[in-house]
Amino acid sequence: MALLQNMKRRHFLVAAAGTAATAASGVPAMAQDGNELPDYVAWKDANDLIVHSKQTLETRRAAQGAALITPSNDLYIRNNLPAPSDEIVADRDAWEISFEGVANPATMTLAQLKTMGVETVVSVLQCSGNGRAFFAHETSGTQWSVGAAGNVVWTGVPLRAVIDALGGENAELPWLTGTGGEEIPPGIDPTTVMVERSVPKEAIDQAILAWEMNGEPIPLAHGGPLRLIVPGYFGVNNVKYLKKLALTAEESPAKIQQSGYRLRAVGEKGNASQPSMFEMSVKSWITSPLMDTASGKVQIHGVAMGGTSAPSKIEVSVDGGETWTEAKFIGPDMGPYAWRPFVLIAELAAGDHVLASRATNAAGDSQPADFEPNERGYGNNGWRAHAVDVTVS
Ligand SMILES: Nc1nc2c(c(=O)[nH]1)N[C@H]1C(S)=C(S)[C@@H](COP(=O)(O)O)O[C@H]1N2
Ligand SMILES: [Mo]
Repeated sequence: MALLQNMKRRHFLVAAAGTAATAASGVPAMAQDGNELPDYVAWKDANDLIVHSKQTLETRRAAQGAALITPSNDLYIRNNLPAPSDEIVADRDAWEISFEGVANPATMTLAQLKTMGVETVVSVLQCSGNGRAFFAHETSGTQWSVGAAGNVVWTGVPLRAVIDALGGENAELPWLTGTGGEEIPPGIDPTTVMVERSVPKEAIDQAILAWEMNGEPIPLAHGGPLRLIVPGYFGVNNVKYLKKLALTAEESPAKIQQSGYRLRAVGEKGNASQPSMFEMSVKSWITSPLMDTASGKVQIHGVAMGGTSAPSKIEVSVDGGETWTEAKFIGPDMGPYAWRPFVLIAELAAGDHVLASRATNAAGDSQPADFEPNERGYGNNGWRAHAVDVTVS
């Protein structure tokens, strides 16, 4: 805990770029846009969040700072359905999850899972639509800029250990399908709303069934008591309140799998033949400075992620991408799925500057200048779109 508190404090120092409003006790926490935090996340730091709706909250870019780990109080929220009642976290260890498509199907409690192995992985949680706001075409969905992402410490049992204990997976079944624990409103065809996602079963080897986030039991809003974490995969595949996990012959029939989260050309409808939002790609963005700054030596910092392999190089441009200088990662390497803060100390002359960053990962992939526009605005990792205009005086 002390470590995380220090991180939070450090993060605050880095992010303290001006605003002073804090969530005073007793007063409903209010974000800078004037929206109140919804009750179920009233414990979050309103000052660091943009409230798009009750179900969609984004971390402010300045608040991301150069934080190694995103404090839980600042982490974005994206719910497709209202979160389940907090009764499900009253007795966490009693939470039940069923396993199918293995040699010996079984239902287990969280208490049992906790005896089967423990591992910690740091991985970026990022919504597929993060960066959507930067596309020029009109996109439906939350207009996220960079804050539908955070770097999170997850602790739980490696899925491989659980599957092996159940006699191994059925080799004929290519999909790993996880089902969320939300209640489906009566009278609705469940496939239209349920959160059930399938990923290629190869993901078993990196997946974790997590009960802790940033060193504490996973808050209900983030999927407690138990969440499927597939490191390196987009947020939607990280199913919250996980109640069932199955090896399946087909992808889930849920709309969220069949036509949702499919990458397609602008104007096209979603269908199951299009690429699904599985693995994330290399990406970075600057978090400071974001607006005006004084001339002279300036710390330019931000965060860089590699997607499915570690970020290995980060370059910064102060002239809109004409020239690039290699910047430095700061802090420890937290593995292939984590992001790393970076810094470049640059001499900035008075005038207008376009600050950009471009990351490369260990697999050798670099961010493109522009990411192809697509109907729902998914997957944007173009460095140009993520650049910031800064006036130096
Ligand atoms: N059960 C369940 N799991 C879910 C969702 C949901 O609505 N229900 N939303 C998904 C999406 S689209 C994202 S981006 C992440 C958001 O996680 P967070 O709210 O903890 O930030 O959870 C994913 N897992
Ligand atoms: Mo998402």
